[in-house]
Amino acid sequence: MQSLESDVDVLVVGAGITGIYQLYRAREAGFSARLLEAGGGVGGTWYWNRYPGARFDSESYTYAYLFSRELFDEWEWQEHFAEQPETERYLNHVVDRFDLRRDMRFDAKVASAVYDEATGRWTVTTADGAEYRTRFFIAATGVLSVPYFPDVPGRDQFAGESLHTGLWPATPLDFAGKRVAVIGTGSSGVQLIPVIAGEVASLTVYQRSANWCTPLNNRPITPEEQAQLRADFEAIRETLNTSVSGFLHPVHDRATFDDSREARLAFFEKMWNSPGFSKLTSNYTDLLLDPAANAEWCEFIAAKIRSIVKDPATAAKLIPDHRFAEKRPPFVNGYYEAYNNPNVSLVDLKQTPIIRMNEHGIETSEGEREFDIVVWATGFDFGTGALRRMGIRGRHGLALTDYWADGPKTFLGVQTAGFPNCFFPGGPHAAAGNNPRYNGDQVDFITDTLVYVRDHGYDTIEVDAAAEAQWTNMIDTVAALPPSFGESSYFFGANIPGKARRYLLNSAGRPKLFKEIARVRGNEYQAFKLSRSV
Ligand code: NA7
Repeated sequence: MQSLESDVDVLVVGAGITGIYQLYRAREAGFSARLLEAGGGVGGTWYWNRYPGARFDSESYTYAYLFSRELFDEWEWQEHFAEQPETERYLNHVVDRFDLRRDMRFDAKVASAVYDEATGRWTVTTADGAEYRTRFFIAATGVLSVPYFPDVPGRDQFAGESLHTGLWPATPLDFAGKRVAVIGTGSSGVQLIPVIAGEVASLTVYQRSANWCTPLNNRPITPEEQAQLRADFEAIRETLNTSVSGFLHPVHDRATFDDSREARLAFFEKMWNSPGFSKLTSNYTDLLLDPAANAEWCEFIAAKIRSIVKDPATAAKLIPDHRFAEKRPPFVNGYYEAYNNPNVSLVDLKQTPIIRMNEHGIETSEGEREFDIVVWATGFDFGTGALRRMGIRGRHGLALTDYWADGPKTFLGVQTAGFPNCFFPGGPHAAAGNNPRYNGDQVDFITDTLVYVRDHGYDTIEVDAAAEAQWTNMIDTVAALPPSFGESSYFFGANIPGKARRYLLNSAGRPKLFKEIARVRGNEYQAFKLSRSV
């Protein structure tokens, strides 16, 4: 076991993009700080999701850190949308460049975190029995960090290799000549499928819901673009720091039916060829507001699917029955084309559901297929999954799991009442869009808050229940309005049986987050209870 001081000012959990930044900021602000990470290395999402084809669908330089001009200048992203290995290398580079590794402990999964009212300290225990005491406990455990396996009868009986995209092994898997099943066609499944399709003996895709997949349109960053990125650093930072969704994409100024059908189709073609999320952020202004507008764009994509996929029956199964952005849209490279490969077949689980698994493979209502490898691309317990599994207990032994039984209650997505000195940047309720941008806003706010607490001689800070109720009600109210993701999406917890159906993002976005943070700063933290005696 690595030896670290066990009594610190700040204990961060999670060495993903948010936790790394939190450790950096806490140390920079003069706190003694440590970080515990369940994985064997740095990266969080980019450590665990190392399946073939895993990559950003936010532009690399908009996802990465912006706090250091030197860091921005010295790291040359190879592609507009970097693949997992490059991102993992980048995050390791950051950790080493800022000498953060000495305060990190890996293979340290937090089993419990308990607040002691007598001392105002948190006691954090890892699965291997190590114990830490900290004044501030900061869980940067991510929203997509607890993989979800559906409860399929016989799942454990399968004798072949069984893998989840979110728990991918570090040793590369040999797909050559194997009979492979992929269950799930969210962002992970549709990234993996085209990469392995040409390699395997057979690939069977088990699809419950089709998704509106559009091209990522990735490409290498040219030397000229590298130079331009550096020249534009301040402008890029300004745009990203003020953009609602945290992207560089310009917002369009026209609504769908402002244009003739011909002009519309030309615009949709331009969208189809545009990078990543710009299909959402730069599309017609009414795309998410007017069902008829949304249907026009969907019809355009459906025609693309029919034109790419040669077998009409397969093409029909690949056309979703929900509106665009009802669920989180994936961005792909060669996904629909993969179905033209004679060794790739699609099973529509709405027509022929999975009945059970056995040692050989998967049985649906249509019959059994045998496999060497089954890949679960079945998603995550989004937003609250990790926080609810860490044994967090606040005042009077209150378990976070119980307090959040009907869904999370937060203020600014950073704190919850009854859990003094506990923060969770990058958790539920912050904003929506390009995650690292608003998670970084939260880290900045939390760090400034800790400095305020320290410099004013306080011992504890705890959000007021009324402020928490107000923020949480705002989340719920705004979530009911367009253009939120729909209630069938994992953003409402819909993918996990028995999970409370509450909105887990913040549709009012970063503007609301910024406004509230400014208000808190302006009125000396009135939304919080600050205490000198513990
Ligand atoms: P997602 O987007 O949650 O996708 C999970 C997929 O697994 C989706 O197609 C689900 O179908 C499917 N699924 C879930 N449960 C089942 C069962 N029981 N049977 C069959 N299929 C099932 O997770 P991803 O990992 O792809 O992406 C997560 C995020 O990572 C993504 O949004 C990006 O931010 C990166 P469903 O749609 O629920 O019918």
